Amino acid sequence: MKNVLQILALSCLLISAPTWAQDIQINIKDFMYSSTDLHIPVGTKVTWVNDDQVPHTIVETHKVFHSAALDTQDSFSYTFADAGTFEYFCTLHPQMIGKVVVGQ
Ligand SMILES: [Cu+2]
Repeated sequence: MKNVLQILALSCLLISAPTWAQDIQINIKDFMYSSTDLHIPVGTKVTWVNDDQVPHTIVETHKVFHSAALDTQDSFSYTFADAGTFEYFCTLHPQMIGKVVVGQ
């Protein structure tokens, strides 16, 4: 019974956790970002993971953030501390584009 109460208490904590604390992962597969129009609250950390067999990059149009070339299974993270619209692309394959919209 004590265990059940502990699990219940833990569940409540998880449910009440603020949504802004949620990290987001974007996978890169078949020359595409798995999310190309992401809407997130300020403070969200986004991590891109390269699932392709070729290198990719994540470069914001205005150089707000930019990754090195990511090899297979390499990742790059950026925490969006400011509101705004951030468009990014892969410098190796400029047809690969994505957008992150950060709210208040
Ligand atoms: Cu690429």
